[in-house]
Amino acid sequence: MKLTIVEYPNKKLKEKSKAVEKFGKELHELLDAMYETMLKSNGIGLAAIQVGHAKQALLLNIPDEEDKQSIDTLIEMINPIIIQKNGETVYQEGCLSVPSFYEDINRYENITVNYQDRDGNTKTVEASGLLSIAIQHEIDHLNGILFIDKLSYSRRKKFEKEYKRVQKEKKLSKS
Ligand code: QAP
Ligand code: CO
Repeated sequence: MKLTIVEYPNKKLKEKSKAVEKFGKELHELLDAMYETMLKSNGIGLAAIQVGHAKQALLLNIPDEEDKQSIDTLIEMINPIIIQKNGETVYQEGCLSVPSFYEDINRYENITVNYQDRDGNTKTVEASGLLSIAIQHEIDHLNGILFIDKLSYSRRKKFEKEYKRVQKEKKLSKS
């Protein structure tokens, strides 16, 4: 399966993803293809809607202490729900669907998440640090929310201006 990343301002990113009900070959192929796409794009997180599939599925691959990513630390979450949240933290986030733009975003510091794995087994994870932030960012995608939607009015206006300028430059460099 060949996947391409959907980029802002594509309206697809505003779609709400549907719960996964079938845990079979089709889901596994999507997850495998998403992993390849995330690796190639140097991402640490990816939601299915970012490759055009409105399904409640996401990947997380947080680098270790040596800043290395490995398939051993890959987490696949299907139908995730945050059941507990605590504290506050700020992190400069980015997104594969909003390339070359980073901004400080407020998130909960600690969360507990219920989800299913690729075979439909129920799991619970307590997360803090970058994993907690990444899960919240990716679950937002399932609800059609991007990190730039959390910016103040003035920062959002600054973003729109900056993003349009960068998109124009990209077009020019290709022609
Ligand atoms: C979401 O983001 C996230 O602009 C995952 O040029 C962000 O993988 C989770 C990326 C922050 C936790 C903290 C962005 C790659 C990757 C870019 C990503 C780019 C190349 C973003
Ligand atoms: Co994102």
